[in-house]
Amino acid sequence: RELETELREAIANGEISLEFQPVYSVEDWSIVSAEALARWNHPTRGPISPETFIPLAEECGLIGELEAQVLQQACEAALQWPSHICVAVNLSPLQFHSGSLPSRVIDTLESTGFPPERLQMEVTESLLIQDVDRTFEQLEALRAHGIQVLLDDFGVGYSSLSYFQRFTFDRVKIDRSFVNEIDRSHTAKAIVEAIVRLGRKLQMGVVAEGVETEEQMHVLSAMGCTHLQGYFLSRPVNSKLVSRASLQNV
Ligand code: G
Ligand code: G
Ligand code: MN
Ligand code: NA
Repeated sequence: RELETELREAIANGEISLEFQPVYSVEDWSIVSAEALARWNHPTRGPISPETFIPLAEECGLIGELEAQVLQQACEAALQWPSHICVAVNLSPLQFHSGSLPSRVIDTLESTGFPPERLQMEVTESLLIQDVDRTFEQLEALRAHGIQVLLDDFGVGYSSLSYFQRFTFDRVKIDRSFVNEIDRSHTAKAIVEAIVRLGRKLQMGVVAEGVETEEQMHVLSAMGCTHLQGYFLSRPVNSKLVSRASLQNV
């Protein structure tokens, strides 16, 4: 059978689940948020990576429904966490095409009773290649409602510093390709330093993602990243473990 058909059914049957990857504050090593990551455990094929099924959902018009479920589940899960912990969801650029994203998100917040201030939406730069004005308008609407907006995978793809002139992101997440090289490459280090300085001047938090070693953790915190995320600190885990992990610092 075709994977597309199976994905359609999996979404209709509510078989997409979530894991959450914690993000730590460098200040006190507490968990400040956790990023929702979609999971599809296929009954016969086994786990299918989001790197396969997210693009497939985008191609066959299922991404709106899939991410609506992700948002709903993420809010419900995070309501069980200590109330200082935010939840982050990733947004496909295609979600901005219809123009109805902000109102759909706000409806979900109202129906679940989840506080907008505890929701973070991660957008990538690829979203800003087309129809920039309309996209920024929708990001403004989300932010005006109190939702935090994060720029994900920063520094790769179609990065343009001019985005910062157009819109105030709450946080910028440094792509893990730089983070991975931080203890070997002079260039990667210089790039991260520049992003940290920019973040400080523009009052944006700076998250380093993909931290895999203790050495990287030390270098990145000494450089002034405000938040760290990566396998060294925690892998993506189930919702209950976010609560449990938040009771103890690293
Ligand atoms: O889950 P994993 O760590 O393997 O993530 C692989 C990729 O899939 C990442 O780029 C992540 O951002 C993306 N991803 C996971 N869940 C979602 C989702 O709900 N929506 C979108 N657009 N991307 C997601
Ligand atoms: O694009 P996005 O940042 O949303 O990607 C999240 C993806 O990154 C998930 O697939 C997650 O499993 C993966 N990830 C998280 N931490 C690490 C890490 O320390 N190393 C690597 N290689 N991948 C990571
Ligand atoms: Mn992300
Ligand atoms: Na990312």
